[in-house]
Amino acid sequence: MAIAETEQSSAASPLVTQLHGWVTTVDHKRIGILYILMSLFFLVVGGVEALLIRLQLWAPNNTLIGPDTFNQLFTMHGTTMIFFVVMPMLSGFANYLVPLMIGCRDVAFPRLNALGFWLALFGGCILYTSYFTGDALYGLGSAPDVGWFAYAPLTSPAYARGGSVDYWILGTLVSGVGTLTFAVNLIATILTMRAPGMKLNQVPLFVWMMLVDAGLIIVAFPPLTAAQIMLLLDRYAGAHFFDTQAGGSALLWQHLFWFFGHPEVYIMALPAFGIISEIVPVFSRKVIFGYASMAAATAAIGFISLGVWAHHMFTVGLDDRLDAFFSAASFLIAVPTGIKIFNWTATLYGGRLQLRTPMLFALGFLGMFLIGGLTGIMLATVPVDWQVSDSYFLVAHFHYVLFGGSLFALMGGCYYWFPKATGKMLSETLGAWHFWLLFIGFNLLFGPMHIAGIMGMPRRVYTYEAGQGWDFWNQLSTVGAFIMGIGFLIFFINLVLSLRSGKKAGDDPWDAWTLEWATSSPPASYNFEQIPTVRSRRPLWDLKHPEDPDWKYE
Ligand code: HEM
Ligand SMILES: [Cu+2]
Repeated sequence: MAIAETEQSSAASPLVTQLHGWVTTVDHKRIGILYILMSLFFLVVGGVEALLIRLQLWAPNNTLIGPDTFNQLFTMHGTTMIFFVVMPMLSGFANYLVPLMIGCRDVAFPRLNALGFWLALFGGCILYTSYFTGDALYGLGSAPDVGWFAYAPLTSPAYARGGSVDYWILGTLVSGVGTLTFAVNLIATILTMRAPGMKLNQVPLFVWMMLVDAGLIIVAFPPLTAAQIMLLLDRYAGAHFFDTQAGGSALLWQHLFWFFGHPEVYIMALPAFGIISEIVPVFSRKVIFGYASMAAATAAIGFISLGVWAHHMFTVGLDDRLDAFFSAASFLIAVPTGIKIFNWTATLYGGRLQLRTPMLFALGFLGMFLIGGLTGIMLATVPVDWQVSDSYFLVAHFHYVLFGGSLFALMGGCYYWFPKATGKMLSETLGAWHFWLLFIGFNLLFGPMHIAGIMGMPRRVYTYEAGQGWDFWNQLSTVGAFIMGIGFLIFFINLVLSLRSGKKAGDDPWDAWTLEWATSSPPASYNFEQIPTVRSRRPLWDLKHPEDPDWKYE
């Protein structure tokens, strides 16, 4: 608000002043909201793409969508969901919450923060411009059609003439640079700007997990950026990095891409873990079980995730000993992940559970992430991977992790922190409808993909012959997709209705314990009038219960 207020003297209309305020803002909260709005916008776009894919796969020999369009749709869908839905949403949450949670007034570099957001949005715009101007082989308006992993040499000039691949490269490259600035900023903020008295082992677990997350981003994104620049050099400067005819290597792209691509899964999952670690204790009315082991497990996951990338390459013919190494390293991740699931369950155990909407999403997350994790262990087993690699089994697996894991938790976070950001409560009734439609639709959509995959249905096929036993499972999936679509529709209706006429939230509607709830809802632009002093992990509990404060025990 500060900017809008200081510029009231200008002659512009209130709407223009408002807009100007948002576009020029360097307030971490507004930037956080901008990120989340961007993410919701692309969620609709990527969701519509997914629905089109599912409509095409409804029946055998379907001709609703041509093969070229289909290739573009799954490429745009995957790229959009990962780079322009989940990534901006987690940046949005981190931006909004971290300074509030550690009790400071803004991030370390507010202007860099704004730059990061605009780069992310600009990247999305570049990607989608391809629909209007790409001049690939088949003429006007062709989006990239090379998958979200853009395997070279299929993306080299010999196989991908025209501009569409360039839109993929530049769009993800620009947004990736924005992500890097976000990560640098976040690390500086967490390490240097905590409220007086707040030790690193007292920050909320969400902050811990975002710290590891930002560390992962700094290690994982530059190799992707490098690969993208090498690909551009191949395409435009006569380089031959990925050109096997001239001594280049096709595997090089895969190593570089998956050295980014695997940690990226954890970059998307850790913020989700962080959100769950905030929601579960509050709605169980208990202290989180095993804070220290939670933080340590996060660091371990971050570290191990950097050493498992080649489990995406079991079928490209690496040395058997390498396969064995990457298989074992992948199994290892189950240990710290298991610790987390144990700790969340132990927090639930014996708690006074309050099944409000954020908690529903948290419980949904636990179940589905567990399924995704278990099929992940199956896939890390080399012979199993050889059987189901590039089948719908894999599509089922990664959607259980990315959607059931990441996006479910982020949705729970929306319900949990919406009252803080807007001062209004979301409707619990609509929230419950959203959750159950999503939960049922999700399992109907992605569950059968396991079966279709085991029955041999390859991924990225635009249609299939009848009589292979796949029809029924595909129809279940498509029905599930539309049920989920209705769920999201209800979510958007809920957002609009609550903004207009939602119940007033008050500062601390959930009776929570972390610092963001100590501010007003929505918080003033400077966050805290007086920077709080912190003595324990639950500063608000200490305030509310002076007779039995946490700091006596920690
Ligand atoms: C957080 C949400 C989601 C993420 C991160 C995500 C991610 C991805 C990725 C990375 C791909 C692979 C694209 C490629 O091969 O290049 C993909 C494919 C696909 N997704 Fe999603 N997705 C999400 C939500 C959805 C939803 C809501 C649906 C269905 C309504 C869906 C259905 C599909 C289908 C059918 C494919 C094509 C599989 C294939 O032919 O290989 N996804 N998704
Ligand atoms: Cu992986």
